[in-house]
Amino acid sequence: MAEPQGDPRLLRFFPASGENLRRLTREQVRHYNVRGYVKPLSIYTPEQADFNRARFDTLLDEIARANDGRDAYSINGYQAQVASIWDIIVHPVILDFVQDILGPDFVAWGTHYFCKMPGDPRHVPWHQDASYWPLTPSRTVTAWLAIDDADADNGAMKVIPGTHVHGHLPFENAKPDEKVVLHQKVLGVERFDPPEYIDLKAGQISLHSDMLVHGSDPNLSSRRRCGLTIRYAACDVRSTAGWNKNAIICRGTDPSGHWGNIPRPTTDSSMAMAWQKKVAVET
Ligand SMILES: O=C(O)CCC(=O)C(=O)O
Repeated sequence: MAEPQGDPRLLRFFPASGENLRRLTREQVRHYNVRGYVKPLSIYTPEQADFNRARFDTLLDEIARANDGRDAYSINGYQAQVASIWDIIVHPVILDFVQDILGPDFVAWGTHYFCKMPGDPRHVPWHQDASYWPLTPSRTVTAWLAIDDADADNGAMKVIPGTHVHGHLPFENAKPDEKVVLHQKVLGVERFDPPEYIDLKAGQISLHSDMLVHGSDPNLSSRRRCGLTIRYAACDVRSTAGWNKNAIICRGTDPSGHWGNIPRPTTDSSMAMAWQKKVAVET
């Protein structure tokens, strides 16, 4: 069993202040502070959601054609290469919602499409995001943007409300033969409230704390379930392992200069990423 003790990171929940609210209601902030998440928040019209899906479909096609071992979960950290991901990150309505949680100064340091194809047998075990990340303190909030409609049938994300206030929880690692997407499994979740599904329509987001226990079931349906996770952190968060480089300063300032501020990419192709990797290996 992994032991959280002796961890140099400060891992605990930092509540939203509820001051100077731009878009969340007081009740939504209270819900976030007490339950650890808030949903659904509408961002894109159905037509705009179709556009987001078309962009993702193209990326996925390119990856499939590259035939280099990448799969539907591999589009991770492409914000410096793919303009349409960069554009989603800086959407002003998403940023307003995030500002209501994190305050006026924050960055986006990561993105990851979690795409469960129809019939995908892999589940995401119960985990706390902050447990994985070389970041301190734990002040990252994830916006989970539905690219496809997500519900219990096609493996929507599910959360255990209220678990974000219990600190870094003990976990074990999944066994090699288990069909999982991430490997950490928080232990003893039965003692908490029952899980809730984060059902969303395409174009809506949820926000969850990096300390909230969450996961998702296999997708046993015939419908794809894709979501883009965007990781936003307060500017006073520090990365201990270079995770600060690929960031975008979304609101306010970072006087310390800790965080990078990548420009909008000029291409929208995942091939650029594959090509850059190849060049890096060859030089
Ligand atoms: O999309 C999922 O199924 C899981 C997402 C997740 O674990 C995360 O956002 O950290």
